[in-house]
Amino acid sequence: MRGKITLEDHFNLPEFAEKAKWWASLFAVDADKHVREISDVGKIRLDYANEYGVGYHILSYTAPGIQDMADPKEAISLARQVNDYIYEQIKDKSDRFGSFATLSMHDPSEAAAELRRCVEQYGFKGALVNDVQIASDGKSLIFYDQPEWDVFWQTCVELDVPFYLHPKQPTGVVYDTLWADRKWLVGPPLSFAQGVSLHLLGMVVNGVFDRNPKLQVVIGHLGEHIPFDLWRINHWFEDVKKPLGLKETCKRTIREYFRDNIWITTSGHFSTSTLKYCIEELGGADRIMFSTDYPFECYKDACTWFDGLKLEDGQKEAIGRENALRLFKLKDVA
Ligand code: GRE
Ligand code: ZN
Repeated sequence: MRGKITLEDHFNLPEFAEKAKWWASLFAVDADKHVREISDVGKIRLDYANEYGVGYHILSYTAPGIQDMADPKEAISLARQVNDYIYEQIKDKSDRFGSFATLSMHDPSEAAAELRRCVEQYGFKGALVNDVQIASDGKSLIFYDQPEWDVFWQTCVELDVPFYLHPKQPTGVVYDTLWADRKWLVGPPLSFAQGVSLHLLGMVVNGVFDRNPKLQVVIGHLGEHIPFDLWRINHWFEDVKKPLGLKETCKRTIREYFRDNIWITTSGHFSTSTLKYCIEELGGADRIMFSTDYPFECYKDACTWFDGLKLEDGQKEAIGRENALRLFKLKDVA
């Protein structure tokens, strides 16, 4: 399929090649190739796109990125630098590239202000944040599911842009107590999905979507294990947790949040049976969107898998392109 749109495509600043190499040493078999690919937002990426039928990308800064920076001043300063950088790189190729804002999440109002700057001045399409922000004590974790984050969520709604909640690695005491003795499970095998699903379901039970009913949140990797558990989550919310008090903060059912507020992408999860399962479990293909997760995943694998799918009439166009056009209100994109 030509004209696919992909929403989880990461870049790094070329000056951070060393850091990218460290991260790649944990996750990439060929670290040098990974660094070359993640540092490029030009020829390498466009050659892949042209060969494998991707029209438009919404780019995002690499994980763990700003969310691993404990110093709030350094975090916001690098976030601004990243946003300025990527704007300069893509501004003359706006038919092929857009960007998510990179944000420091130390302070809800500051995060909201930088998002506003990026959307209003640069035309960015939303924000992508890597799960929890490490707080200024270097240990605590900031979740965005508490009421003080409502100013940020209200800004997303007011600007009418989605928020992509992307994984990062476990750190500090969480890493030490849970993962240190089973480090091969860190990342895509388990920890990434656990981190994002905890955070997103935290937003659900703490009423973020009830207080901000128009908020749109995207998660990758075919829903970070949540679609598989929808029946069980729904059963326990409705039949046990709500009678016990959850109804105070969480007004709707988990399926209603997935119908009205949550979108999933195929990033890094190129399984036909899982995609078909998600279409069935989510009641259709209306809120599922293609994505690659390049360069952590192979661009070609993502695209050739998708192109070879046999789905029901219209579903491939919806997932590959039309849903993203609708959610991000894209015009004049290849
Ligand atoms: C990512 O998408 O950011 C990512 C990593 C490390 C491994 C896999 C992956 O940062 O998808
Ligand atoms: Zn990713």
